[in-house]
This record gives sequence, C-alpha cells and structure tokens, in this order.
Amino acid sequence: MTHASDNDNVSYVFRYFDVQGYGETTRMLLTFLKLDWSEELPEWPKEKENQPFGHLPVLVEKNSLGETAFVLSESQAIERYLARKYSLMPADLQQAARQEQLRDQLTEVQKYHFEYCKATGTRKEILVDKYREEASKLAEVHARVLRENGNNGHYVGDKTSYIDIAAYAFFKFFRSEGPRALEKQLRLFEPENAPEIAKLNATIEAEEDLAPYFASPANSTRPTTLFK
Ligand SMILES: N[C@@H](CCC(=O)N[C@@H](CS)C(=O)NCC(=O)O)C(=O)O
Repeated sequence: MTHASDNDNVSYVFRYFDVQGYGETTRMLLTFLKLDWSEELPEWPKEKENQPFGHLPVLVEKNSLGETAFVLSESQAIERYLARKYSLMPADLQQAARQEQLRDQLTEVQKYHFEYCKATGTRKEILVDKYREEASKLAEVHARVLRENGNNGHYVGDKTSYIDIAAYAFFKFFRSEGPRALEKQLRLFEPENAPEIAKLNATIEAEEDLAPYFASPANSTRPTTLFK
C-alpha cells in the first residue's frame, strides 16, 4: 500500500463540523494513510454559500506551495478518492465494488438515524421499523463476509482495508449516545449477537497505523450528530 510517507507533497484540509456524522471514516483514513492534514470547523451557516455543494464535509487538497489544487464534496466520494489515490482500494473492479456495496449499505442505515432525529409522530415509528429491518440485514451480511474471510477481524485478506475502516466508524457511531437509542433495543452489533463485528472492532483498535486516531481524546468524545 502507498502510505503518504511516500509523500506526494500535498496536504489536506478536512472541513466539517465537530461531529462523527459523515466524517469519521475520512478522519480515520487521513490518519491511517499518514497524510499531512488538518481539520477546519467553518462558521456556519455563514460559510454555507462558499461550499461547492452547500454542505459539508469538504476535502481541500493543497499542493506543495500550499495552494488549493482540488476541492471535493460528498463524503463517500472523498473517502474513495483517498482510498484509490493511496492504493487502499483494490485495482480489480469487482473486488473494489464488493467493498463499495458494503460501505453504501452502512450509509443507508445511518441515514435512518439522521432522519429519525428530525422526524415526529408516525414517521418516527416507521423509521424504527425501517431501521430494524435494514440494520438486521446489515448485521447478517457483514457478519457473513467477516466469517467467510476467516473471522480474523478483516473483511478482506489479513490487512486493514477501506471497508474495515468505514465499518469500524459505523459501529462506533451506533455504540455512541444518541444512535444507541435505536440500536439498544436490538443489540444487533453487540458482541453476544455479532462476535465477528466485535473482532473487527478489536482488530481496528489494535491497528498500529491508527494509534494516533485512538490516542486523540477528541476522537473518543466527538458527538455523533448536530441534532440533540
Ligand atoms: N450526501 C452528503 C450529505 C452531507 C450533509 O448532509 N451534510 C450536513 C451535515 S452532516 C450539512 O452540511 N448540514 C448543514 C447544511 O446543509 O446547512 C455527504 O455524504 O457528504
């Protein structure tokens, strides 16, 4: 894998809110890849009109002179840009697509939580049912893929890959206060129901290249969303 220590002399600014939300996978990737990066918390909504898609996160890539060279919106496009650029994504299209389908499934389920925070009345009840159905399927699919890879704490092979990191960020989100309200009745991702996921979590927490991520207190206390 090309870690950024073989540096291409670029640096990154990750512009987002101080929440896990749609940003945690990218924070983990930037750290894992040993990239030169910093976090920017813009004044909001003042800075909204200055963002290409009007929302965050946004990744800004700077060249060796510190000039903006590339600006990217949409969290999953950002993740995949980094994963591909630094060879964390398989070159084989089918192998890459297998990781991407698992990652997209995580986002679909996470969205139920975001919507649940804002919903009222019967819509809230519908979302609990939707979450139950989709999260149960997700737990089943992810446990199976992890099992089929030998239950070694990785989805693919024996090294940390893009989907390992995205899945860890997702399970972290649902272990946090707030999202736990949806998950806690089901306990789909808890060790007694999903030992494969527990093994993934432990493996990622022991990943040497993520040690700076786990050592930073900000990463263990960051709220899940902007919603109360
Ligand atoms: N599909 C987008 C969703 C981005 C999104 O909804 N961002 C929210 C925060 S998590 C935002 O910027 N909210 C403030 C606003 O839209 O004014 C992505 O994956 O990046």
